[in-house]
Amino acid sequence: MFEKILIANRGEIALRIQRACREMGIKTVAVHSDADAEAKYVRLADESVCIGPASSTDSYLNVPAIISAAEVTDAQAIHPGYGFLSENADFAERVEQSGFVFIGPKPETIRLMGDKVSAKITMIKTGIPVVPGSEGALPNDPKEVIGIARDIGYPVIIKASGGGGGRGMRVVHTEAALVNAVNMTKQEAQVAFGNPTVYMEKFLEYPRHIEVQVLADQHKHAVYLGDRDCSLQRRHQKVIEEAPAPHIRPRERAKIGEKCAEACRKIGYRGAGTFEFLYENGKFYFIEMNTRVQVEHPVTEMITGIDIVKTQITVAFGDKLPFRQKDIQFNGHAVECRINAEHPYKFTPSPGRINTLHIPGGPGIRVDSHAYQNYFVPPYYDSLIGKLIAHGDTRSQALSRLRVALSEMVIEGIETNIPLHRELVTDAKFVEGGVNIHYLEKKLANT
Ligand code: MV4
Repeated sequence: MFEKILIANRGEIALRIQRACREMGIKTVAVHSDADAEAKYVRLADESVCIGPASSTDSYLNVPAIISAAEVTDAQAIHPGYGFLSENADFAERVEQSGFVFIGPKPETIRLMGDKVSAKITMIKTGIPVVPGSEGALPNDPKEVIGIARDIGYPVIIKASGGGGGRGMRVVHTEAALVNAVNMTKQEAQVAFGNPTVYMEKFLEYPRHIEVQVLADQHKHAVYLGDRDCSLQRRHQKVIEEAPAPHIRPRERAKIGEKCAEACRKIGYRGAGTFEFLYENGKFYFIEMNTRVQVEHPVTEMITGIDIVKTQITVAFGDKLPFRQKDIQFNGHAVECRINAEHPYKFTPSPGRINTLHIPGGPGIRVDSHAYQNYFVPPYYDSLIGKLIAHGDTRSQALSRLRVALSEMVIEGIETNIPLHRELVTDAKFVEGGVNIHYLEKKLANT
C-alpha cells in the first residue's frame, strides 16, 4: 500500500480523507493556505506544507505549489477530495506526469465526463437512459435548431457543454424565444468556459435528483452502492441528502445500478463515481457524471458499511475491489444535513469564531466536521462546516434520530442553518419522502 498520501483539500473532507489514511497506516501530508494554518487536520497530519495565501486561486488551486509539496515530502499519491482540483483533468495529468498517483479516474475519463456533450454521448453508447434531446452539440444553422426543438417538444433547456452543476443553462418555452436563447447561452459559455458548445434537452418540470454511487477498479470490476436522493436543494446547493432514494423499488434500484456498473466496465472507469439522474414519472434520465468523492458520500457508507474513501485509495493503488455486487447489502436508511456557517433564512455567509460547540451523538449518529470549540471559520471558502448524518433501520427511525441530534446540536458565535434543518426534518412533505428539486425553494418563498 502507499506509505504517504498528500491531501489536496481543506475542511471536513481533508479530515475525512486523513482518517481513512491513518486507519490504513498511511502517513498524511496536509497542504493548507495561510488562513487554515491552525486547522485541526493540519495539526493531526504527519506533515504539513503551506501552499499559499488565503485566496483559493493562490493556494488550493495552485497546481505547482501542490506538486512541489508532494515532491518535498516524498508523498506517493494525491487525494483531491471534492471541489477545487478534484475534477480538473489537467491537474490529474500533471500529478501523473510528476510521478505521483492521482486518487481518482484517469485524466482522460475526467476530461470525457467534464465535457457534458461527450459524457452524454458516452452514456448513450453504454446503454444508460438519457434525457431526450439533441444527443450531441447543437448545429449552427438556426433552422436545424428549430427543427430539433420541434422534435423534442417545448419546454426545452439549452445547456453549455463546459457547464454542469447548474452553470450555463437556459430554459426555453416557445419557438419565438429559441434562437436568441441559444445564442445567449453560447456567448455566456464562451466567456465562462472558453467553449461555446451547447446542447438541447427536453426540460423536465418536476423531477427529483437521484444519483447512483459506483466503485470500480482497473481490472474491469465495478459495483453500484445504491442511490441517493438529493432533491432538497437551493440554488444548486444540496441541503439534505439521503440513501436510499425514497419510494424507489429494490428491483428498479438494482436495474439502474447495474446499468451504471456496466457502463463503468465498458469505459474502463477507475475509482469512485456518481451518475446523476433526473427522475420523473418512474423513469431515470442521466444528466451528468461526477468523477470525485461527493460531499454526501457518508449516507451511502452508512447503509452499505463500505468505506468509500478507503476504497478510492486501494483501487488507486491498483488493488482489486475487495467485494462483488452480491456481497453488498443495503441496510436501513441514512439522512445527512449539511451544516453551513450562514444565516438560516437569508443564506448570507457567517464566518467567525465558534465559541460554543456541542456535537450530538448516540446510536446511528455520525458527525463529519473539522470544527472545534474556538475554531475560526474563515471567510474565504465555502460555508460547509460539517455534516450531521443519522442512520436507522427505517427512514422513519433515521429521521427520529436526526431530530434528536439536531435538538442536541449547539453552535454559537456564528450563525448556522441548524434552525432551517430543524424545520425541514418535521416538514410533512419531506417526511413523506420524494419531494422534487423545486420543493425547498418554493417552501422558502412561501414563508
Ligand atoms: C435539467 C433540469 C430539467 N430538465 N435538465 C441543474 C444542475 C445540472 N446538474 C442539471 N440541472 C438541471 N437539468 C433537464 N433536461 C433541471 C435541472 C435543475 C436541477 C437539477 C438537479 C438538482 C437541482 C436542480 C435545480 C434546478 C434545475
